[in-house]
Amino acid sequence: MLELGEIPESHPRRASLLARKKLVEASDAGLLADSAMIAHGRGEAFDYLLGEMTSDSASRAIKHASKMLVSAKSPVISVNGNTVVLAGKELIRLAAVVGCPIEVNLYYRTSERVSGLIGVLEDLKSEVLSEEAPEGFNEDWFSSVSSVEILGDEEDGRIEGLEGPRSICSSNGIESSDVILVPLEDGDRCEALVSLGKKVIAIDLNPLSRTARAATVTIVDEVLRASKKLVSDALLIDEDVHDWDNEAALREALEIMGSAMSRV
Ligand code: PTJ
Repeated sequence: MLELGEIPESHPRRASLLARKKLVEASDAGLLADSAMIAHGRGEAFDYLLGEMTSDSASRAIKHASKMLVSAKSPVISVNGNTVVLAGKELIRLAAVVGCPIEVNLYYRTSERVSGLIGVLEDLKSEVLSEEAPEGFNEDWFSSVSSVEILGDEEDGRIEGLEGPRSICSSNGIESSDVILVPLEDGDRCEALVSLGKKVIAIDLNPLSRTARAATVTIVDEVLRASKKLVSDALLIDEDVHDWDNEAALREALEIMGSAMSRV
């Protein structure tokens, strides 16, 4: 496996190689689902077609989503294995800015993976504590980061409409939330959360997935890029949240991908 220092800064596939390296290491540590790499590979293929950059349409979705999060009563960020590994640190920063908990909630739930991923997030939280606050954040960064709760092992809540281990959640997290950010989500859970009246923000590189189509706002972008931009947008001066046409945003993403294919 390549060491970090062996990948030159200028390498055109540096970000992709680093992401893969992190996933392989996390998989070896038993933190990921068996199919995590398959999910990642599918995402990479879509990202290629997006030119590995945040489109204007995704930027608008991120702006809208960040306003939804900051104006929510009980926002929560739900994370799975891939998300913790790829964007855990950035999502802790987002949780500190928004003032919300992060909940480890897995598709392939095992208590070992839940506690392992909570441990990773706690370590990342300690790192974020000693880092600088994002530009424009005017409150006490240390206390905002300290108060980010990492939930997931309480198992005292349920997502109605789902069965078995996938229905398990935290009562202070997903169960009581009104707005929920769910990167790399599965379609069933997204649909169940929407039918419970929650506003669901999905981050999914596949604009055709059931999740992308069921979510209230879908950010068709790579999870780390989108998370960084969510942090900066959540700090912009409040504007009203206007109506959102998610179908139009998904069509725009597909058009970008379609035009990438027709250039070949
Ligand atoms: O950790 P667990 O047990 O919760 O399992 C997590 C995975 C991702 C394995 C599980 O939820 C799964 O199998 O997901 P799917 O059904 O493969 O869906 C994952 C979606 O995320 C796909 O539509 C991918 O295109 C998309 N995706 C993959 N990598 C990224 C991504 N979207 C944004 N950024 C990525 N890096």
